[in-house]
Amino acid sequence: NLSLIMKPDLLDEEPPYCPEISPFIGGPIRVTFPMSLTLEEIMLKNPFVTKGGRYKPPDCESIHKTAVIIPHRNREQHLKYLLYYLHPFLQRQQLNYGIYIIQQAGNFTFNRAKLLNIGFKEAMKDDDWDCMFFHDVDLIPEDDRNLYTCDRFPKHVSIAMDKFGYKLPYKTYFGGVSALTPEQYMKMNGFPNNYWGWGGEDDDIAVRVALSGQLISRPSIRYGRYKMIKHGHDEGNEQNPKRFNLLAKTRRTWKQDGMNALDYWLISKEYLPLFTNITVDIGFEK
Ligand code: UDH
Ligand code: NGS
Repeated sequence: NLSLIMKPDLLDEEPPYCPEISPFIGGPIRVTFPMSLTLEEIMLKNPFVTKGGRYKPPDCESIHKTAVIIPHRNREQHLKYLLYYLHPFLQRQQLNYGIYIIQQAGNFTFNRAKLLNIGFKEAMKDDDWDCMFFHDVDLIPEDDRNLYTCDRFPKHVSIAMDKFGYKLPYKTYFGGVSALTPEQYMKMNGFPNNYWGWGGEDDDIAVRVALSGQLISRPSIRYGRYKMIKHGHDEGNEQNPKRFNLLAKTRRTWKQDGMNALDYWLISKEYLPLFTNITVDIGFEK
């Protein structure tokens, strides 16, 4: 067959890999909060996003597969703003990505870290993600150069938040947004399941990073910038009075409590237009 010999490149149907640095990445993002914003509007603005909130660059094969995991209950307005900014942001980075919302059902005390463990487990059932972004719903990235990819070590990403004057509040702060490969995550047995209510679970995660023999990686302080959507105190997420006691024991407990001790009831998993919606019954503090 002559055509095979003459034009091998035209017969090659595999798309090329995307460039190391996406040409669509800009710089700082102006973040504002438009008064009336609907999911419909966000869908119209993101025509290439497919069921479950998935996306692949149309013209090249992405070298990165990132799942964004968002713990959620009763913050619908924040979720809309985050989706509004996050979808175009991730597309400009030419990522193969999916967005997962993990909804805690019922009114028992909130448990952020356990929801993140569930997000990891459920997302990995769908695909072989190479990077997990654990993402609070109220943090909007303010710079395109903050790449939603993983590093050699667990990465704490939201290092310059507006509410802390665009610097770390303290050296080992690990809250807000972080990114781990499945290997880094499993090496520390995931996150703790036993922090009910506000506070401390992020510090526990930072301790687990160290106890599992890993370091903390960070983006440049110029890029890891976030605007936090202002809000009051959530009902059902009161300060956890046990958090200091728990933190004092992490060294003894991290191998027993984590991914290997995760239990929950999956109520539903819906592949919605802008995200995969996972609703779970996670029980309550015993
Ligand atoms: N979250 C929910 N619903 C809740 C509680 C928490 O969706 O009821 C999720 C959400 O993704 C949030 C994350 O968990 O971004 C962390 O929640 P948080 O309450 O620990 O986070 P934050 O630091 O708020 O944003 C602390 C209380 C702020 C009171 C400030 C008064 N000025
Ligand atoms: C620490 C909390 C963290 C929390 C951080 C920032 O004190 O969970 O403050 O809080 N640790 C403990 O309580 C042990 S913030 O200013 O965002 O409300 O993330």
